[in-house]
Amino acid sequence: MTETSHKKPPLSLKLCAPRGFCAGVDRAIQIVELALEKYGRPVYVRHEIVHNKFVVDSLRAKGAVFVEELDEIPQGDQDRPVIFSAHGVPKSVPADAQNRNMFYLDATCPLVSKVHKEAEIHHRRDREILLIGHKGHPEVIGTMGQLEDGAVTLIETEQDARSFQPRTERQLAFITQTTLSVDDTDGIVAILKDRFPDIVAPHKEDICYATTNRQEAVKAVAPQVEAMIVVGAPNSSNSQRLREVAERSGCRVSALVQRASEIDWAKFDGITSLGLTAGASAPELLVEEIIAAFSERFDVSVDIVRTAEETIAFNLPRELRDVALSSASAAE
Ligand code: 0CM
Ligand code: SF4
Repeated sequence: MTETSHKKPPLSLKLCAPRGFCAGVDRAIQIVELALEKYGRPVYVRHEIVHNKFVVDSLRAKGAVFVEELDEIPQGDQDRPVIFSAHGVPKSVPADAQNRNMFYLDATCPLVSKVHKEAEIHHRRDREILLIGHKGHPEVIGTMGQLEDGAVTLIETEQDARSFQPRTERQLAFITQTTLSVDDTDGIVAILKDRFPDIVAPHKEDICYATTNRQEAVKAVAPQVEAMIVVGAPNSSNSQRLREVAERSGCRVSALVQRASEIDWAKFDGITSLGLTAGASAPELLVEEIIAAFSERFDVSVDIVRTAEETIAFNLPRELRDVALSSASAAE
C-alpha cells in the first residue's frame, strides 16, 4: 500500500462556544450528587434530572432512582428524598409530596421558576395568559400547572397566534418556554403584538441566556461549514432547536446525536468542514468523544468560534450548602 492511501482527508472542525452545560443543568446535577452524599442512597428523582441519557445513567449508577410520578416511589421508601427535575413541576407535585410527608428538593432551574412567577403575577393582576411553547414538554406542563386548569392558553405556532381568540375582556400577557427557537418565537410574538398591541411582554426575555447564546454560536459557525453535529438527546428541546438553527443557516447535514456510536458516517463522507456544538444538557465528555471519532477518520484541525462569555452560576438549595462546602474544602 502506498503512503498516500493511509492519509486521512483533512477536516476543519469549528467548535461552537458557548456549548454544553448551562448554569441550571450544572446546579440540577449537583443537587442530585450532593443529596446522595448527604442522605445516602437511594435518592429519588422525578423525571430525568436533565434530558441526557449519559447524565441519567451516571447518576443512576451512583444511587439515584428515576421515576415519572411520585406514586411510583415504593411505600417503604417514602421517607427518602425526592428531587424535582430542572424543567420544573406543576404546583400539584410539591403539594402531593407534602401530603405524603415526603422530603423534596427542587432542582427547577431558577430561570424556569422566574417564568412561573411571571405567570402568577399576571394571574394576580387579572390578565389572560398565553404561553408560547411546545405541547407536552415537561417545562410547559410545569408552567401551565402553576395556575388552575384553563388559566393559560398554549400557543405553539404562528398559526395559533393568528387564530387565537381571547376568552375574556381582560388584558393579555404572554410568557414563553425557556428553550425555544429565538427566531420562531420572534415570529409568533410579532403576530401577537400586531393583533394585540397592549399585550404585556416579559420584562426580560423568558428564553434563557444559554438557549440564546448556543443558537447564536451555531448561527456564526453554520455558514462556514458543510455539516453540523449537535450533541444532545432527542427529547431535549434546546438541543433540537440547535439542530434546526444549523439546518436553517444552510448546513447540508445537521444531525443530533447522543453518542459517537450514533453517527451515520455515510452522511459525512467527503466533507471538509464540520461544526460541532452541544445542547445545555450534554456533557463535554461526549463532545470529546465525537472529536475522537472524527479524528479516527479525518485529519482534524480544531478552531473554537466563541460568540459569548458565560459567567452565570446559581445558588444551591439551603439544605445542601453545608455538604457543598465540605466537599469543596475536601477537594482543596
Ligand atoms: O428543556 P430542554 O428539553 O431543553 O431540557 P434539557 O434537560 O435538555 O436542558 C436543560 C434544561 C432545562 C429547563
Ligand atoms: Fe436553565 Fe436555560 Fe439551562 Fe434550562 S437551558 S436549565 S432554563 S439555564
